[in-house]
Amino acid sequence: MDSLDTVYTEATAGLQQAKTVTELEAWHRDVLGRKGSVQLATRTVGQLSPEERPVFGKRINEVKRSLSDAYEERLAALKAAELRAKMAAETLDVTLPGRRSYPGRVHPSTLTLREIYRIWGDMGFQVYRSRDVESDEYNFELLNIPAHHPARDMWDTFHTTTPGVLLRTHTSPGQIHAMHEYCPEPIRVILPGMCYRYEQITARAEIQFHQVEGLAVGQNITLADLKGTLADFARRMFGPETQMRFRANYFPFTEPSAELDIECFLCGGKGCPVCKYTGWLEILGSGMVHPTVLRNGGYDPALYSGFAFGMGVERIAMLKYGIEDIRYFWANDLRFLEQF
Ligand code: FA5
Repeated sequence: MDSLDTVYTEATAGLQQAKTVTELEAWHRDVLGRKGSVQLATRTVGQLSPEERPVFGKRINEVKRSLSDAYEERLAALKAAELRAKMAAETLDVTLPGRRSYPGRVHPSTLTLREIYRIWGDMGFQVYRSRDVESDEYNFELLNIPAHHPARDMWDTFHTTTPGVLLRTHTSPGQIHAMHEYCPEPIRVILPGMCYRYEQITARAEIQFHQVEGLAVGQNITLADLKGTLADFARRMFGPETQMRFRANYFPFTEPSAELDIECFLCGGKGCPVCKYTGWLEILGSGMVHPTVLRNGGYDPALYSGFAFGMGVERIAMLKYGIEDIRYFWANDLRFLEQF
């Protein structure tokens, strides 16, 4: 009985010394566990007389209950104290204003592309998607640029390690894909997409940029249709007062060929570094589809004719929004992107 009282006294003192939940749980294991001090004390029952045993049993139960109750009480107090300390350490000020979320914006190239789709859509052209990775055959040969032809120098090309597979240098190979799909029906499509050129990067030239190709094939399509349609596009895109000029040029896949220039937005035609001091910015190449290309697409050039063009989307965006350097488009600078 004496040893049980000693166990009880020590256990009660130990309980007060437990300062954390972990320490208290260790106390519980050492005192009330299967091999704890209270359990060990019960073994002394064998040394007692039969009269003393029920008294001892009753006392054991009282000790167990009392220590268990004290444990529960202390556990609740320690948990509450730990929670209070945690809350004090991790103060949450619910009156602070929330963090602003920044919704994404449409990139200026996408904005311009959508405007281009809308205008050509209004004029009866539908979007035709073509691939970024092309074959030499479609990017050059079927467009009347054989392997030996010096015109290949016009497009500095990113070749892949697979012979004959390259990143398209222009959207023109899509013309052949569209002709193969539509022949012998008439065609009015635009073909948007990214083009890649192994070029010197400057204020007006990037190594990757968007183009929108256009292709119209049918009967009795003339150069007047090409000129009128492109002039209409330029006026719809830049406004009715837009100054533009057609300049004769050479492309192997069109004959005759012309480029369309728009008056430089930056200098108003006076001449500056962006327009290379010409007062004009070239936005597209165009021409009447070459008979060889029509034939490669499956159309008989004696019956069909057509026009095609390829416009630089970032160049158009530069003119429209007064952007003086094409490098801003892929620089990922929020100060630039947030303006759109
Ligand atoms: C072509 O790529 C021809 N395929 C266009 C064409 C299509 C002609 C159909 C006739 C018929 P060019 O290399 O000039 O042509 O490029 C067309 C337009 O893409 C240019 O007027 C310019 O606006 C844009 N462009 C060309 N190179 C770059 C570059 N490095 N960075 C940004 N824009 C460019």
